[in-house]
Amino acid sequence: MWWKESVVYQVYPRSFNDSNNDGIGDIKGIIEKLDYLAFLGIDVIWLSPVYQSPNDDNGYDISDYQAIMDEFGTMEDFDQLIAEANTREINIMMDLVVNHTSDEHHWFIEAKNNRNSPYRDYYIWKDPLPDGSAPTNWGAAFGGSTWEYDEKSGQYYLHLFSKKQPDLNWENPALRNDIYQMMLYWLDKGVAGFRMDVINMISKDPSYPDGVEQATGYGDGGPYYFNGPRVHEYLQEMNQKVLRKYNTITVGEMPAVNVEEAKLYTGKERNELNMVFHFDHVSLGDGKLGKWTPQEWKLTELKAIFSRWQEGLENEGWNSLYWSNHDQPRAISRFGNPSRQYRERSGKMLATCLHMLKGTPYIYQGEEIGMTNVQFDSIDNYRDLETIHAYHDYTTNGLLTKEEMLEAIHKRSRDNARTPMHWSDEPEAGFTNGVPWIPVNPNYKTINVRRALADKESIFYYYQRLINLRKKYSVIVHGKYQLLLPDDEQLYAYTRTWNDERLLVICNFSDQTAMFQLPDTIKHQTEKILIANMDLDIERDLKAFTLQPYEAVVYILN
Ligand code: TEU
Ligand code: CA
Repeated sequence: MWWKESVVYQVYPRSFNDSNNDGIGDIKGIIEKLDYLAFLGIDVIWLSPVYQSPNDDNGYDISDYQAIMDEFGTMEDFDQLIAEANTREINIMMDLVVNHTSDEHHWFIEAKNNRNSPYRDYYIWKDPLPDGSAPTNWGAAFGGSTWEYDEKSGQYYLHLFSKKQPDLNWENPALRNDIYQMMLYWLDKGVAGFRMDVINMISKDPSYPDGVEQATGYGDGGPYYFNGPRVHEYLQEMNQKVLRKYNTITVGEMPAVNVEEAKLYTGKERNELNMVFHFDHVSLGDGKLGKWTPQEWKLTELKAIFSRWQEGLENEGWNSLYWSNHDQPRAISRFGNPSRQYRERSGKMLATCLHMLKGTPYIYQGEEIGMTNVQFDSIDNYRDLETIHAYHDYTTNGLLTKEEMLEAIHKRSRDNARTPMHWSDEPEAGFTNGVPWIPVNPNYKTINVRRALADKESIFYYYQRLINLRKKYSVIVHGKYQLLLPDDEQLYAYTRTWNDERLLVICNFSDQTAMFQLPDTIKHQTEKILIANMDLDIERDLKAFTLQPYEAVVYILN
């Protein structure tokens, strides 16, 4: 269960480090930065997809599962990455995207060309309804219908994401077997496990009913493909045929998963996955058009979400912990405060709050230096297909104005996380000497790795300390979670208890001072600060004291 003690760092290769100045991050670029990651102290790198891909969705549309994307390098580079990472005691976790392939994968090309090909049934084809329309009213994640008509065969194929990402038919045993063989290929190479893309969407309700109509005019097919009828059977089979043969780390990315389902996916005796990524906290404030109509949210809601997961999986499964990833805005912009005054302090506060929870923490590249959202003033600077499609769809059908849409993009676009990593204050943030595939965030001059490494008080060193503490204190890994002050709208306070070790974590999520009062139920004799994001040098009475804006402090209680 080494994965319970690990800290994972997500690399989005396209935006991490460009070694040959073509403007695109690559595998050699990652190798150049392994010493940096080892210094931070992380145990595992989750690598977003590096497989051959036409990049309709930046590698989440795979055309060859056993080849490396030309822009990222060669298989030799990849083998070297594993070897060099392993010398630094870092494991590599691959992204496994098997709900769909690219429409340029040879399986799909053959399926499309020949109705009698064995690959036809690797995908989901349906006849049109009698009036010629699509088999269901479902809307796709990146706009339009989930069904694309194929003239040649007179059938539609299903794509829950873009039309260049046809869904695989997991009902077909030969397809499943091909996927398992491919996974074995990577495990034999020495990768340590998989982050499984939308893995709770692989089993569809075979009756394909219409969904409830949404503001977009399309139906919500979610109930018919999230956590579908055979998904647990497939994951148990995958475990049996692949995962159990290795000492792997696995995390399933699962939109629309709840705690009860997660117990089934991660339960000790169930032999499916180690962890899931749920979307509850990152969906806070979603409005009528989801993230494109962002609303205010409350700390009490965030606490209720984390507490439900912490308590729900206690002894029954295992949590993954994250604020951000390549699909989400930057953590500080979303949950903290990116202003000059509070960026660093709120970044450390968020890190404290997350890393002291029970579960395996994930750090998204740049989070450790406190990178923030980007505000491009023109849609032309955005590259993400989801952002671009939503902008065009919602502004043409009159659901949002261009100004409203751009404002929402500034808050929630996936490209917030995808601008290049800031290595230094040199041009293009030291990411490339060429022209980056997406513009850099102009604030790289003040927020960058070089500067963070030169400042002992930086967010970087704070993350390094949090990671080191995890190695020293079992209570951080195993302690039982208990929420304090559930109704407080400023403070997130909780305890972690493991044998005779006990932690008290207090985080101020607001830009105002906040009064903490220790509940009578918490008895202790002495306290000692384990880590804090402010150096206040004052005596405090734990029974009641005032926290500064965005202050975070962790006590060991005895
Ligand atoms: O994401 C799946 C998912 O449901 C979302 O987070 C998605 O990005 C959503 O549109 C956000 O609003 C995974 C990958 O992480 C994402 O990058 C891919 O685009 C997607 O699957 C398809 O492979
Ligand atoms: Ca490159």
